Formats: sequence, C-alpha cells, structure tokens
Amino acid sequence: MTTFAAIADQLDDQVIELPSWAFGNSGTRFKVFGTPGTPRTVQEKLADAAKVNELTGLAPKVALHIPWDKVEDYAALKAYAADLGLNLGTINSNTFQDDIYKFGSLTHVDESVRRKAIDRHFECIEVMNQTGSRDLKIWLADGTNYAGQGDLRGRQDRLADSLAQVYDRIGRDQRLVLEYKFFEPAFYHMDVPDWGTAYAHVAALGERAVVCLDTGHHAPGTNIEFIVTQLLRLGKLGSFDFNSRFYADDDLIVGSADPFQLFRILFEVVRGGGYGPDSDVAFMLDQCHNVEDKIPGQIRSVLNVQEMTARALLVDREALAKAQEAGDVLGAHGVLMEAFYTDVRSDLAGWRESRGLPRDPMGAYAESGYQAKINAERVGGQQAGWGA
Ligand code: PSV
Ligand code: MN
Repeated sequence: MTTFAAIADQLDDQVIELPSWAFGNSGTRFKVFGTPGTPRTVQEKLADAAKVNELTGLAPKVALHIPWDKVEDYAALKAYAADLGLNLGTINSNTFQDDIYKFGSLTHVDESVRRKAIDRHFECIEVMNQTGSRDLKIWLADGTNYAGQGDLRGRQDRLADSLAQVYDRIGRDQRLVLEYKFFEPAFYHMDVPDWGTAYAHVAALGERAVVCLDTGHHAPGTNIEFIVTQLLRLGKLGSFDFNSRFYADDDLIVGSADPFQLFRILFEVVRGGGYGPDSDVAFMLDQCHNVEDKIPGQIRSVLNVQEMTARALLVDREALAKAQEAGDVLGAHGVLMEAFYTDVRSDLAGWRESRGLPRDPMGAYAESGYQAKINAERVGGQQAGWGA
C-alpha cells in the first residue's frame, strides 16, 4: 500500500472554502437559535473563518452570499480579508428570499420578475469583479408544488434564456457554477433537480459554465461518487458544496455520519483528476451549525475532508487496476477498503506539526480563549443569520 510519507506533500495542495453563513445563526423552519459570540457583520464572520484557517492551514478562502453579506465597499472587504490571511471566494446569488420570487426567479413567467432576478446576478458579477472572485454559484429555489401549477417546459426555456444572459456577462476568468437540488423549497418539481439537468444547461452555455455538486442534494441511496466520476469525465465538475445529509437539507458536518461515503467521493475525485494543483474543482463547505458550536464545527468539517482525502490518496491504484482487470472482485474491493481502514490521524498530526500548525486543532481552539473573547465582545447589535 502507498505510505503516508509518499502522499504527505499532496495534502499541501488542499484548499477548503468556508461558507460565511456557517458562522451565522441558523436552524430549521421550527426554530433558529441564537448563540453567544455570533458575528453581527461580515467582518466578524471573516475573523471567525480566519481562526479556522489559522488552526488548520486548510481554509484560506471564504464564500459570500449576496445579499446576506452585502457591504458598501467590496474592495475594502477584500483588503480586510487579506489582512486576516484570507481570500474572498465564490459569490452565491440569492433569489430565494424576496417576496417577488414566490413563484420563481430565473424561470418566472412574469418578465419583470425574471428581469430582476437576472439583474441580481449582474449585481453579483459586479461584486465578483471587486472581490476578485472566480465563481458565481447559482442555486435556485425555483419549482412548483402541484401538478399543473407551472408549465414545466416553459420554465426550462426561460431558465435557459436567463442563464445565457448571465453567462454572457461573466468575465473571461470567471465561471458560472450551477447547483442542483432535487427537492425543497418546492416539492412537486424543482427546475434544476439533478446533475443531468444542470449538465444540460451548462453544456449549452459554454466552457466557463460548470456544475456544483452539493452532497446533501440527492435522494437517499444515490451513488454520489458515480456522479462525481461522470461530471469529471465530462469536464463539468466545477465545485463541491460539502455537508452531510439525512432526511433533508440538514447541512450537518461533512463526514460526520458517513465517512465512508466521503472517502468514496474523494477517491473518485482523485481518480478523475479533480484534486491537485492542475484541477479547477473548488472544495467548499455548505453547512450551518444549528446546535453545535460554529467555529469548532467548521474546524471538524475541514479536518474530516482532509482525513478522507488522505485516505483516498493512499489507495494503491496500481494494485486496484490489476485486481479489476483480473476480475478479482473481492481483491479489488479489498484494496479500496485497505486504504479506507488506515488510521491517518497521528500522521496528520505530524503533518500539521511539521507545518507549524497545532497537532490537535480542536483542542487548540478549545484552549485558545477565542470563544470566550467573542462571547464577551459581541454583545448587542443584530446577530447574522438567515435573512439578516
Ligand atoms: C440550497 O439548499 C443551498 O445548498 C445553496 O447552496 C444555497 O446557496 C445554500 O444552500 C444556502 O445555505
Ligand atoms: Mn449548497
């Protein structure tokens, strides 16, 4: 089997983008809990993200959601982030919280509403130009709840036209990243429910349009790693939104309940050329922390991704190929499982130490006093959260 020493340097290439909204309050439709120390501003969200990066060395980028993270001066925000050792990453458009979007946004039958949704994306592109962001990520809440409520075909045609207008506006070095989700908030149909629909749209747009795979957006039992393989094969895997899903879009900590699934996904990423300096695939988290502490929640998440990446890199690909070609079913399966069952935790602690990072980032955070400090300092004002 490949040794940890042989793959250690490859781990230096890993960048995991943090979602600004992970540091704000969140919840379910039943309750959004407030938490001491929650950021009131995007600057405070960035400070928390910087802490995650300081302790793990894995997360030097932060994705923003517009309008949740709207500011007057994005160049100043970029400079503020740079001072914290961060870059501003993906810009997420939000056309799902204004009343006008009740029946859709880029698919809307009313041209004036559709125009506003397209303009919102133009505004996001303006933000990207100032933040230096590469990716515009589009997730749409568009869909219907009842058979016959909308004209499914008309909505697809309008979506294609809207996306083409947005795509025309993005710069040469920018990408349009289309995210799919098979349910919620609409339940009869979603306009971009699956990777195939997302692929059909981005393929029609052109080279700089790619797909975002949110690991929480599939039906139970879906073989997500197969989708990874297919999108990489087609050159259309743009990014991941990592999280862990149970019954709905829970956005729980990636790799928390099913590390094996995360391993299988990351193995296909590595196998398909989606990992390393030559790959454009962005690794992002899309999570919220409803009941657990937010900053350690993000630390745990990036460590989980790193741990399963290490195990995926450990797979003896030569031995695997040999067993596969020989029709050695259990031999091939065994090669994969051998890497999965390899405990890399102490090797990773050594990897961190050799790079000037704490061996145990979770413990280091608990001892840092940062949480007590922000709990004491961040009093008053409006805590960030959904819609805030
Ligand atoms: C939608 O469920 C989604 O996954 C999209 O990526 C949104 O931008 C994000 O969640 C908001 O939390
Ligand atoms: Mn997502």
